[in-house]
Amino acid sequence: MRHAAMGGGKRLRPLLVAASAELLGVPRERALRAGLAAECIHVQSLIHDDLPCMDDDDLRRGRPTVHCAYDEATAVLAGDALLSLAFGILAETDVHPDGEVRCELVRSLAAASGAGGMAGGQMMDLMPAEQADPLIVAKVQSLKTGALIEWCAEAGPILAGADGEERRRLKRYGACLGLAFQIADDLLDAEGDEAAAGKRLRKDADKPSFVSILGVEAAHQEAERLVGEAADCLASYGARAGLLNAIARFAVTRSC
Ligand code: GRG
Repeated sequence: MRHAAMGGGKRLRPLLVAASAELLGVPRERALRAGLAAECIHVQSLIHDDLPCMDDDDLRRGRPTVHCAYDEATAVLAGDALLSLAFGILAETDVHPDGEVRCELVRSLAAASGAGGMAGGQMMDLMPAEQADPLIVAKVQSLKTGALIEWCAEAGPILAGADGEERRRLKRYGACLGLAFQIADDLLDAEGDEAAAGKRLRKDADKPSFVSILGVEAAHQEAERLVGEAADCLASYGARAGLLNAIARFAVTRSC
């Protein structure tokens, strides 16, 4: 668990929780705990995604993947334990004194990570023959990658006990960011540098993605369009949304 969680990584998801929480005046300590839960889920998904039965990768965050450094059983169990840890963290009173808020964090993260979120998206991703068009690619990527990013953006309003409109705004921002982030990931796979990325690249050329369907140039344009749409969702916050807008920009300009 430490090998995967402590060895590098951009910590984008905890940063996103911290930024959406800060926008709504949530104490930083609570946001960091919710962000930690998101990172545990993310790391679990990376460990399992790298397994031979899935993407079969030997390098992650510049180091051997867990099943290569240890063995497959250890990798499966490390992922399982991180998943349990995430929900355990959210159930602790340090996250929020109100049990209803904690319960909503747990419920929504379960939805984002389960069959209607990451796990379902990954299942669809393993069946590429069924994803010939951009709408299906967008759906798969929104679930596999976007659902957790969306949850991170929504965690601020949940922690703040914000109203439905505010929650919808941040969730929509997260959905645009999540899709833009995955397009950038596919562009990185096509154009990036392995040493900087810390993982094997050019493995997904045959897989349906915005890059393989639309081409590199149109995929860049679509990622840019989504960053603009993400910013539009936050227009009413003015300059206070500066960090969230900077995160969206970073998502599509990153080199790792
Ligand atoms: C969570 C219940 C549950 C199941 C997970 C294996 C799986 C099911 C889903 C795979 C999801 C996955 C790995 C999507 C790819 C997302 C992605 C682009 C990851 C890279 O994220 P970065 O660049 O990585 O933020 P770092 O290393 O910087 O944290």
